[in-house]
Amino acid sequence: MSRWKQRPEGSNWGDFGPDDRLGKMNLLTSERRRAAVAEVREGIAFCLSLPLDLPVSDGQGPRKPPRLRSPAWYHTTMDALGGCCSELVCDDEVVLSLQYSTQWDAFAHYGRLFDANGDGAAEKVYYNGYNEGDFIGPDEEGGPAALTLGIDNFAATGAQGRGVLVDLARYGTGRRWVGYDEFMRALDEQKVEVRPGDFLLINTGYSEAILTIGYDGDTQALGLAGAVLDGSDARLLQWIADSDAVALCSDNQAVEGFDMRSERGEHDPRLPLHDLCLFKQGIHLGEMWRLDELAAWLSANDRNAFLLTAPPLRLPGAVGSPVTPVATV
Ligand code: UVW
Repeated sequence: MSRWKQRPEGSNWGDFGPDDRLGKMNLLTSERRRAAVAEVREGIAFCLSLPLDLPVSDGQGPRKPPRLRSPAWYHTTMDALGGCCSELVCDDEVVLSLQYSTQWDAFAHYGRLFDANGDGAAEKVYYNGYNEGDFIGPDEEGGPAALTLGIDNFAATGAQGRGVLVDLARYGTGRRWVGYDEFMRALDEQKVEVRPGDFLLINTGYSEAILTIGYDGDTQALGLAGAVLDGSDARLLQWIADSDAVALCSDNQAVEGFDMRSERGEHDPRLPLHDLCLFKQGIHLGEMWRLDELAAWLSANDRNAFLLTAPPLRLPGAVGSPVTPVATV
């Protein structure tokens, strides 16, 4: 029996199968991955991760920087483990907010109250109609866990394909909202061709600001840095859906701006691009990627495409993951 009777307007639920958990990643065929590998011409690799203890910012709410500890061995001789008494070993573990720094959002990261079963009452639903029954709550045994839409699905694909980068920072690195017109102009001027199955990377200057501010600087300045996409622009959302990109990855906090304008209706999402990508279309979102070095190299070499390899942690049930993406040009 189908999990839903009605799907949200503008969604593709069911198009990749009733039990699909991968969304647009279904479009990343082996032929497209071979085309991605063909973008490697110089053999230069760029690490697109920030140090995972950045940014230092007040705006992160309950998300906390990683804390390492070692309950086990640290500079310990291995004789106790059956090794010899001159061998040393260190182990550690980490308490890590998975969404603190450079990260992927899983489809389980964002859902809506929506009447998917057609009974006249809205219920908690996620991509492809998965619902509350697909989660174990934080206070339940074995929880929290996203049983069906966790990030482990994406990890199992290898998360590798053709990446293309559009550089909005070329037009200014201050905070501004970018809608369809400016986005299209940038793609056009920079000759960025977004193909089905591509990972679309968006450089805004935000990761450069994070690194400049560093650990001791003025964190208020982050709120004024970097462009954000305007998720209230219906033409931009339609273009994203039609592009058949598998993921949107930005150096800023949320790819889009948090839309707090008062004219938005009570049930209008404040994160409409999250709504389109994670809830309706199955497009992964990457956030706070470090893109300044790659953007500079691509610009200097008159290129905008590369091989992207960016698997999240294969951590069952997690709703997001830190990631160390690698772009190879
Ligand atoms: C929210 O802020 C809700 O999500 P994200 O980290 O994806 O921007």
